[in-house]
Amino acid sequence: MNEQQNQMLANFRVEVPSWGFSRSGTRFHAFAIPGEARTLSERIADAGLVQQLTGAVSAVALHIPWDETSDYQALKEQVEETGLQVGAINPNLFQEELYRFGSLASSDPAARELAVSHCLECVEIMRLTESKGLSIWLPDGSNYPGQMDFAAAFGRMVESLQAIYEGMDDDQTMLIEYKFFEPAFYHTVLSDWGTAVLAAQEVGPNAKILVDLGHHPMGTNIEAIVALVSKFGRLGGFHFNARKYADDDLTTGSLNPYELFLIFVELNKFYDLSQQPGEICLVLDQSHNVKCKVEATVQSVTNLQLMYAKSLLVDYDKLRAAQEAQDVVACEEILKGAFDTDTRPWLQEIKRQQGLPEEPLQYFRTSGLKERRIEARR
Ligand SMILES: [Mn+2]
Repeated sequence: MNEQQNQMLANFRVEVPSWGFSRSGTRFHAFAIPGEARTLSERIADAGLVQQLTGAVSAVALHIPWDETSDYQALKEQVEETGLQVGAINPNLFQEELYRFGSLASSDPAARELAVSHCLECVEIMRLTESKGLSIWLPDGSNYPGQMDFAAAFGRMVESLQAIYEGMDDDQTMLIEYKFFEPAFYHTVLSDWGTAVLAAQEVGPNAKILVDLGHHPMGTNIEAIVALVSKFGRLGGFHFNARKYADDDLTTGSLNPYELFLIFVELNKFYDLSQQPGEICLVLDQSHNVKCKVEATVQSVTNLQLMYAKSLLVDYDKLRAAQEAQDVVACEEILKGAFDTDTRPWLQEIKRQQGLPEEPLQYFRTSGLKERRIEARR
């Protein structure tokens, strides 16, 4: 690898979610994991710990009201003390009685008003914390044929998004996250990337779409979506996780690292991902129900670094030439060659230079950090 690739890997950063550090994230029992964060302060501290261990965290994404506090200035300072910034702010549009039949797309004006005003409150929190991304996911949809007028529901959602966008500043981005099913099962108002792009186009230039890896039907070619949406300037960010069946929120890179690599290959054609925070917001969205949450987050960050490193090794000129020559085998071999390269020694060398633990997971387990955390939070 050359010096430029080295710099790019060394500068690569991702956002970690506060909700990944405390007990949450399953409709079944949420198990008590020793050492898990119990308060907002502990969630911030854990994000800082992952940064201390990996050096590859840029920010901590927050969820309102789960991370609600009376003093956002103090929260911002606490986040900055850990060497991080406040990342995307995620409004909650699924935990109010009024949302039984939807939030931003509800046919009930009171539900829509509540949802819009909550999002505007989140925009105010963004100003106080200097967060630049409002990350919106809505549960709206219907369970039975005839329950909802598809086009009318989409129109109501767009109107609500426009009202929120009106209240945002020019340097703030609205991130629109789609999901093809759940909690509604017959139809979802914001079901796929095309729907999300349509909505973003209706809302404004700073409305972009957010791709959550767990929010697609089986077999969907996510890297192709990434390329197309990037081409039209509407890609805003990612929620990284892994899935086997649906929205499983597993450790990213645990099940299909090749997919992650192929996504980075497409992203590299459009953006310099080593500039974080940058044009594309890279965020983990995971809930670890059986693993130690800090360890699972370290694994996720490391998997992203290793796959990003592999994507930097692709010879893009050679790939284009092989594509032009219709040499299918050569095209595939160029990608496979990069993917099969062991990027762990390279990453370790960078960590050595940065004064970071070469094996962050091992370091967390053997340095006493893990035991002390468990002890302090008993
Ligand atoms: Mn998500």
